[in-house]
Amino acid sequence: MPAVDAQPHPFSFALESVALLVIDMQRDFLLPGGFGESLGNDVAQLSRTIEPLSALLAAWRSYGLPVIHTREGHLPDLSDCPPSKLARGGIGEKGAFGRILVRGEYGHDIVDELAPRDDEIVIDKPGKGAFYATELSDVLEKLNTKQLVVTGVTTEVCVHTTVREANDRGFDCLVLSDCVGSYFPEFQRVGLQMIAAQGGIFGWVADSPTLIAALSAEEPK
Ligand code: C5J
Repeated sequence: MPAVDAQPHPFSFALESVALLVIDMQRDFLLPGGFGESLGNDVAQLSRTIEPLSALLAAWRSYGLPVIHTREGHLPDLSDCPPSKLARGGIGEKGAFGRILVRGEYGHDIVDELAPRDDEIVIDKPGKGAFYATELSDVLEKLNTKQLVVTGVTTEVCVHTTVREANDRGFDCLVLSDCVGSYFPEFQRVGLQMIAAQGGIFGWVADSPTLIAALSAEEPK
């Protein structure tokens, strides 16, 4: 059983019961000209995660372990978007990469570097958390998943919400500091601290080279 040097203490997982969650690595959040940048955000704070995440995906896939990607977005008629979210503006409006956070639009899809493979699961979610109004619980049950390695954007919004949801559902979550990103460096720092604080109240934090090294010591399943 691999053990990863992590905060607040080592994270052990079994190859038979672990899955990688890649949250919302969508063009509209990450690319210059997209929705995120149009709100005045520095997208470089997110795009720095692409390289380590690509390396992690390559290692993870070489072990044949499950990968689950998520995308935040809504149906074209926006019927799954709460009025309060719509009222804040942006969603469904015309952006540089198509209608903002609408399924099927160019900006809603995942960046080319991290494109899901045909055999990988993609969960479309209307909320910040990946469990809310999605099939994720069923997918994880079928896979016999007990532990999640969590990556993606943004650290304090969709990553945090999902880790909290997962924690309440009994999953152990390892969050990879170099593979999650926030537009706000302060939120990145504190968001990670909040996960591992109080003996790991929401989960564990490590970085991807440490996880890859722990994985490399194992035989593929
Ligand atoms: C946000 C997300 N920040 N994926 N979405 O609206 O974190």
